Amino acid sequence: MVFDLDMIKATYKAMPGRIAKARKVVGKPLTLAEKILYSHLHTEQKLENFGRGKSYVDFAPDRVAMQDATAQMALLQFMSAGKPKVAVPSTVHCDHLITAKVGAADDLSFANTESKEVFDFLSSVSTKYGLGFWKPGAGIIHQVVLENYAFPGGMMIGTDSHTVNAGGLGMVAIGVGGADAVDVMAGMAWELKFPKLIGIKLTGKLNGWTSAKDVILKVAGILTVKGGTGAIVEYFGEGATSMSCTGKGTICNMGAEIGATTSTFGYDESMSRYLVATGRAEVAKMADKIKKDLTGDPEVYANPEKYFDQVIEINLSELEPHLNGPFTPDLATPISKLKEEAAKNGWPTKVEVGLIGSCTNSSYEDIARAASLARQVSAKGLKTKALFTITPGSEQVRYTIERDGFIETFDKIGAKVFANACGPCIGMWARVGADRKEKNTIVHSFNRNFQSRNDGNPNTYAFVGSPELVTALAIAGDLNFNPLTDYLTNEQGEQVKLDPPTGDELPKKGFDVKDPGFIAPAKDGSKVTVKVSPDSDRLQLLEPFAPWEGTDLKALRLLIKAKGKCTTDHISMAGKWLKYRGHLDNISNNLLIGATNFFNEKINSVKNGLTGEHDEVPKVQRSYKAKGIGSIVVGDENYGEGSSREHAAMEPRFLGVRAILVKSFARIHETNLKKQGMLALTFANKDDYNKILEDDRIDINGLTTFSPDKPLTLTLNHMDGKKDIITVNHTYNASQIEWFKAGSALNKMGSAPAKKAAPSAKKSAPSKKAVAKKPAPAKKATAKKVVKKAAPKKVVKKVVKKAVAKKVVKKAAKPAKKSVKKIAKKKKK
Ligand code: MIC
Ligand code: SF4
Repeated sequence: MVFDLDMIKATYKAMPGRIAKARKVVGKPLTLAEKILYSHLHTEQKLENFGRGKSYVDFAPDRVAMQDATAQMALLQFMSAGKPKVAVPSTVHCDHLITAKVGAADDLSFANTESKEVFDFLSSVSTKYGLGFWKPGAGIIHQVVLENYAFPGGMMIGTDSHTVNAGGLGMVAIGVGGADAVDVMAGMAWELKFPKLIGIKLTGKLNGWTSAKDVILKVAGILTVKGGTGAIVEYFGEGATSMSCTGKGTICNMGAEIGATTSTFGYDESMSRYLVATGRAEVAKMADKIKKDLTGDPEVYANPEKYFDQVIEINLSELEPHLNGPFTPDLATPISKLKEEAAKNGWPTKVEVGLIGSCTNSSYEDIARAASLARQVSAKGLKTKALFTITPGSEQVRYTIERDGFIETFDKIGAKVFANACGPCIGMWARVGADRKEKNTIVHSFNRNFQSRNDGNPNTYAFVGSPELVTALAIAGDLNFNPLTDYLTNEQGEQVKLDPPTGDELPKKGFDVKDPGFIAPAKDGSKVTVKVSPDSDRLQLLEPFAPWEGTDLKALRLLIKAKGKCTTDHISMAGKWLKYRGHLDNISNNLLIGATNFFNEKINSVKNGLTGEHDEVPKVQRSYKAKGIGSIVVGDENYGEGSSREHAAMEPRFLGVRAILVKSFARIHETNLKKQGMLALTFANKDDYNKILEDDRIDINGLTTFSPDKPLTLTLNHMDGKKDIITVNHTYNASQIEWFKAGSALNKMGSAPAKKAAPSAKKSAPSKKAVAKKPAPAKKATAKKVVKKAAPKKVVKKVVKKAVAKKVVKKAAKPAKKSVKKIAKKKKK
């Protein structure tokens, strides 16, 4: 079955004409990324030669995907937008809330009980508003999207940073915060700063132990965790076309780890093969017809330096397998140097656990190649030294690899198969003994290895590698083992060598699945009731944030000056906190508990300016909030790196932090802050970071004339009576300043100008008709009407005037009121 075929047809029909027009206006041959971006301009966006890294541009993505941990907040916001249905095809995937403990079946049934309320909420919202719903156990969002929804040349956004996985099938797929998803689902334009372009030319061919994962591990080493910020990475060359489509997906997926907006590959035969294998021959046929438009122009690939902002070349024939880590995904070590590096850095060399799978590395090919190594264990008289686990990316993959005997092979080496879900990758891993906080090493084929991420133990050294290398290291139980050159001693005391991994790209007998776990939305969802209990500790309806008070901000407290790496995992931890992703008040209790305080080098220990005592970050901030005192958070480079979770922006906003001032931001987090009405500021002079003292009272000046490209100033009022005045930059454009003023983008949505409404908003998509019509030019009148109807204009005006947040809530939520049934129960004590 092909989902949303009419939408794909309409996109393909319009693409060649749009690309030709864009080529004329831009006046040069186009990269693939440009072709997709220019053919997805919002109907009200004027076509011009956009400044890469400069122009803010309005786009009309084809679809939206959300996973359970972020969908809760996104859909809570969508509900308050007052729309009857989503305007573009959208899906929800339940994958983050399943703890890996015993094994797939038990873990799944436990999650279905533990998180029943959340799954019920998500499924009823999906049914009501027309979203496709993928049940717990159906698979991990990005794998399910690749198998069912991604299509070459398409554009999508998703509330997860690894949405970029769909670049493996030639899409421009971008990770965003929930508020961005709300814009698109509400039928409005989606704004993005036109990205810069990085070209990566792949020559040669993957062989032996090297796999697609090693390409991105190598790229991460070259570009570092911030090298891709604000850029789309486009891969091309013979090395690209010779690798599998799912391999391309792996490369794009982990592209999130270099901060790239997204990564993509031109349409080729590997993609066509994958489309056919996953039941979408029709899409492949359509793509074949316009294949020139689904890849970069030949002039671009012949002379990449002329067309990309940066070009990197990697020869796959010479590429070594890599292992990246610990604690950061860009610390890349080729396998031949691993022993030396481990000794030099004191990394524990005993490998305790090898974990394969996840959204990025659980394709049929990955599993087949890893299984070819597992098979050698008994054939060569070996015994697997480390524990070994597999998390398949989807039920379709799991069912097929079971049918083809791979699960049985892994069983024989004592492997545990976890549910088709994120599990250990996101800290949903009840790892025995993790609470002892012992120094130990694990190796996995996931994306991220930030401190504490997998098992909550800050002393776990996690390394990222290909599934093949992870399997080999787990068999050897030793980080010093280089499977390319080293021998292992088997049970009989003989020296044996592992043969390089082999495996089919796609299943010979085709994919199969019994119950993929999909639930289609109701034809008419208007009668569906969405329940949110006021007593729930998992879900909480949102109240709009108060608008800006109209003055400069004076005497803010410093909540924390964070030192070094401060990812979204440090700002809003996952693991056990995932369960509060739909409850802003409760999840705010994890605010910045992973960040290191510059002044005492401790985690979760900051000075409370009111008492002089040190306490946990959320507690200190709550005491400021109770007194109505605003505060500021100061951070280092690439602040907010990692996840798309907007909780990392909503929590400080909710608790009364007014500004985040850092040396530099990760893209998604900066946008999330803006959307939630926060001030996201950067030091004009990075050394000014050193001027911020623990007891400073800080003023933010210039807000009454807040305008694009005009820096603000901060007065640092030090304890000793001295002052420092420093300049801070921002990247707000005019409409983003309006979000700040209104208190959030969602507040502003109510008073958004009619031009922002996409034509598709007028239909209750994803009805076929509405979707197919999307690319047609907007009929202004209709668009206007829609917005008028949906936008609680009066309400927002009132808010700004009176600044009474409570009142706003009531009114703003009105359109959804009927459907949101509050279950009144006695308040728990
Ligand atoms: C991740 O890999 O860190 C996550 C969990 O998938 C996040 C999303 C989240 O925090 O919910 C992401 O990558 O965006
Ligand atoms: Fe899930 Fe990990 Fe993939 Fe994020 S990176 S979507 S947590 S499997």
